[in-house]
Amino acid sequence: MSLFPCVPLGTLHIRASLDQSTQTNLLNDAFKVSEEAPFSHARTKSGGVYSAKMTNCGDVGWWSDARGYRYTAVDPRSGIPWPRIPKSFNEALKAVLSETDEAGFKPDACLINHYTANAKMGLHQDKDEANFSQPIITISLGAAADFLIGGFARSDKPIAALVESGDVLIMGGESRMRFHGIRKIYPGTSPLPDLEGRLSLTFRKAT
Ligand SMILES: O=C(O)CCC(=O)C(=O)O
Repeated sequence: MSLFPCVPLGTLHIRASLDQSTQTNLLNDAFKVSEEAPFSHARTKSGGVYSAKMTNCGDVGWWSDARGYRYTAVDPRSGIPWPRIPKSFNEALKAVLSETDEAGFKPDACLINHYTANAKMGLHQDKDEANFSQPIITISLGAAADFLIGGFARSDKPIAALVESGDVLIMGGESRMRFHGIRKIYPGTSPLPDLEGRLSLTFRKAT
């Protein structure tokens, strides 16, 4: 018997949601996105560096640099519009969401994070979006990771949900504004031969 921590109300953790061939297609399309908009370490306004590398696709993308964090229609590093969200991303999302309360969700932004061995993401709230009634949906690919789900204050103790390749995590409704982050990844656990670490595809409706 496997025991998993209960995720809070409004959070849905769908395990093994995407089969291996879908995961491979998503990975290949994420790599195609990164040919147009390469992965790099975003910086905070105060000069800190995110340990995960990031890129985006969609009408807008989330970026952070000396000007602070924000959604932009163009990649601030190149001035070129972010690549479109690949068809495979939208199709996988549609299939997963069809049996959930979020079936009508249409993202306009997808942040792609690449975590290598020691990368993590501190607890944070997603609050740069225009409408908090829209969920945040994350597809995990590659190495397993501890996805932290906290409360509505940074100091609230989070629980850790182990997310694995092909899992989907939805933070909507009452969970939309929860603090969340990635405590660690588990190197060497990726079932995808072309991916050593972890990629997350985080879909949002930003505008
Ligand atoms: O990588 C993940 O699964 C979480 C990503 C995240 O929290 C974010 O990009 O805001």
